Parts: sequence; C-alpha cells; structure tokens
Amino acid sequence: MNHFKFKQIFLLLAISGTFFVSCTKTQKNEATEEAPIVANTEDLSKQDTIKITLNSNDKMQYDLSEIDVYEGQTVILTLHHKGTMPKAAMGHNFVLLTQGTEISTFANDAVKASDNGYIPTDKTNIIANTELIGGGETTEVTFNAPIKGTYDFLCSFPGHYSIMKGKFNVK
Ligand SMILES: [Cu+2]
Repeated sequence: MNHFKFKQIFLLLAISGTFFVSCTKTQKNEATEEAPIVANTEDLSKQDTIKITLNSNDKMQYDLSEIDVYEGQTVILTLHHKGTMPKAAMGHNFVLLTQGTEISTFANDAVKASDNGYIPTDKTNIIANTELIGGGETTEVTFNAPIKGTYDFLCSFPGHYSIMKGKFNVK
C-alpha cells in the first residue's frame, strides 16, 4: 500500500516537473524572440555597407535631423522627395560638409551654382552630395564614411538650409 502511494506521488511529481520545464522553455523562447532587436543594433556597426533613407517634402523638410553611421562603412544614402512641387520651386538635395565648414557660408556660396544643382564646382568642402530632385523623384549617393566625428548635412537649394539641415554622426 505504502509503496503504491509513493509511486503515485512520484508520478505526480514527474508530471508537474515536465509541466514546469515546458513553462520555463516557453518563457525562454519569448526572451530569445526579443533578443534579435539588440543583436541587429550591434550588427549595424559591423556591416560593411549601411543604407540610409532620407525623405523630404513640399514643406521644406527632411524626416531626419540625425544620421548615424560607423567608421569605415560604405554609405548608400537614398533621398526621396515625397512632395509634388517641381525642382525649380522646391528642389532638394543632400550635401555632407567637411568639418569646419560653416553651413551658412557654404549655402550662400552654393546659391551661385544654380546651373549645377546648387553644388559649387569647387567641391573642397563637400564629402558627398546627391543631385537636386523635385517632387516624386528619388536619388542616391554612395560614399565612404569619413573618420569618426560629427558632420553637418544640408539641402543647398536657396533658403532651405535654415530648416533642412542635420547632424551626420560617424561612430
Ligand atoms: Cu531643399
């Protein structure tokens, strides 16, 4: 009789034990499902190429005020103009300046280069730039991330740089 009871208790323990293990497993799985978010962020710095999407509109706005990349990466930056206004009225581009280049000084100089999409022919102060686009258009530029530091980017269409500018961080 006693031996039989012991067997029953043992069985009960074994069943509840299995149940406990399977619950723990489920919890573990949930935890590992969240993990890739962290892993992806870490992987971003290890990627040789980083893709950046920058959107702009008819209200003279970019959708990013900060862009983060990592030293040594090849940057593929895509600029979308989500508006409908023509290039002559609401043209946008992306211009990344060298460190120490004053945005306003550069922009005032760029205004004179209307026949070149507002990109000065002397590109000493430019690390990278896209062409000028109008509503509904998309353009892309590929370049190597400069050395670690913070850089300014802007749209060099006349008057736009006061709003259309941001920080390009190389980490
Ligand atoms: Cu613009």
